[in-house]
Amino acid sequence: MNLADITAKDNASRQNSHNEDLNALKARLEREGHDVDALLRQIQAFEVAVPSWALGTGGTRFGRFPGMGEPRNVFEKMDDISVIQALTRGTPKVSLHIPWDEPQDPAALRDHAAECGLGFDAVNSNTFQDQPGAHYSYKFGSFSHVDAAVRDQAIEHACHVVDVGKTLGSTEITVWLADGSNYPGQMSLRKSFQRVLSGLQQVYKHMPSDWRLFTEHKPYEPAFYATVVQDWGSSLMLAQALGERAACLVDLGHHLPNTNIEMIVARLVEAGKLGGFHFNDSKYGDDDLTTGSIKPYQLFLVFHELVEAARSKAWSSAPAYMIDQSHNVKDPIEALLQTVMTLQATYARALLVPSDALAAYQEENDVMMAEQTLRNAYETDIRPLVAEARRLAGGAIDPIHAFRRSDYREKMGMAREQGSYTPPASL
Ligand code: RM4
Ligand code: MN
Ligand code: MN
Repeated sequence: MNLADITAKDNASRQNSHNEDLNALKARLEREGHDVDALLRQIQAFEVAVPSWALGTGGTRFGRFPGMGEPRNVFEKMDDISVIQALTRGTPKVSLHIPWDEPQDPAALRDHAAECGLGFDAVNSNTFQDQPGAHYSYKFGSFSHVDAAVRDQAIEHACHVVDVGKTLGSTEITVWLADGSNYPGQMSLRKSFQRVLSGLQQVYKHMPSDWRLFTEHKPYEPAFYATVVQDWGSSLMLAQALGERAACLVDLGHHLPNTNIEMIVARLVEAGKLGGFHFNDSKYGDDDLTTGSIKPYQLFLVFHELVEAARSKAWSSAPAYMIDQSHNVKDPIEALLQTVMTLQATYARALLVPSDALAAYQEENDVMMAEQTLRNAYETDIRPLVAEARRLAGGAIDPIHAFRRSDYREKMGMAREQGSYTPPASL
């Protein structure tokens, strides 16, 4: 049986209980004044890109425990992503990491992805590792390196990533830099920033006119004293200096504990510089845990800012949504299904916030009712509506269950037993 038939069968087996839950929820939403069909359409329009590096089991520097049937190459990754898309109907695009998933023939990859019903979102450059055969080392930095020859090598790589992305049909590049210093005095804090800016200016010039460049900040790791693009302020300075087609990317895990990320989102929206997201979750640092697994309310508050920004037309182009997770102990496909379901549900909850009522409470300084307005939306069990949006789009009411029922892993375990997955060295 193919996946579509298994999905239909699984949906049929839960149709009665699904309808009961859905009808109860619909009645409640209608009573509260929501347009249920409009909500369904908005949920269906939500898209998030799957990163090519999340399909194999991740790991730490201590070890990696691979599971069965992992994709052995980037083509097989497309096959896995098409399963996630088929079940959730929310992931029609892929975010590629180069060189981790550099295709030998980009046009062939584009065609294979298209056959899987997939296109490409932002491409990611990697100047945080030395590549085999590379002339210069990034041990002491890439774009910020004191030696112009090293900087040129890094700039050339990023320009090459843009060229590969052009063939794939991408229109964005995300640049995350590991550059920084481990000890006070090691690096000039100001000159290193100037060098990064001037390198990015060259990449910016190289981009086609319909492309955008995202700068991604991160407070620490691998540099433990001072990272060059360490916070959203530095990222914003870069994006503003680069020009109109540069913007900031917010990775939820790239903040020190207790940082108010929704505030950062609001500020970047205000500056017209919110370019994209890397969704994940974290307890301590850049943990790359499953989205919503640790701080689901924070995720809701981030989506609330995004929905408010969209409603007030605060941006000319909506941010690009991407996942950036490492799946160390979960089946990567299941973790990604869980992530997409969480994102769809959290977005849907944020859509329930009545903006006008909230604004009125804010104007009246009615703290209790303003907060209650958010919490009422957050505490609504929206899952039946999100499941219905997926079902109507041809996806699964319960993607994880349908996936298990498909025996995809077992089948891939046999089909892919020759040869094995080579993980990126830093995952
Ligand atoms: C970095 C950052 C980048 C990601 C790499 C794998 O910490 O989050 O976005 O591409 O990890
Ligand atoms: Mn990231
Ligand atoms: Mn990260």
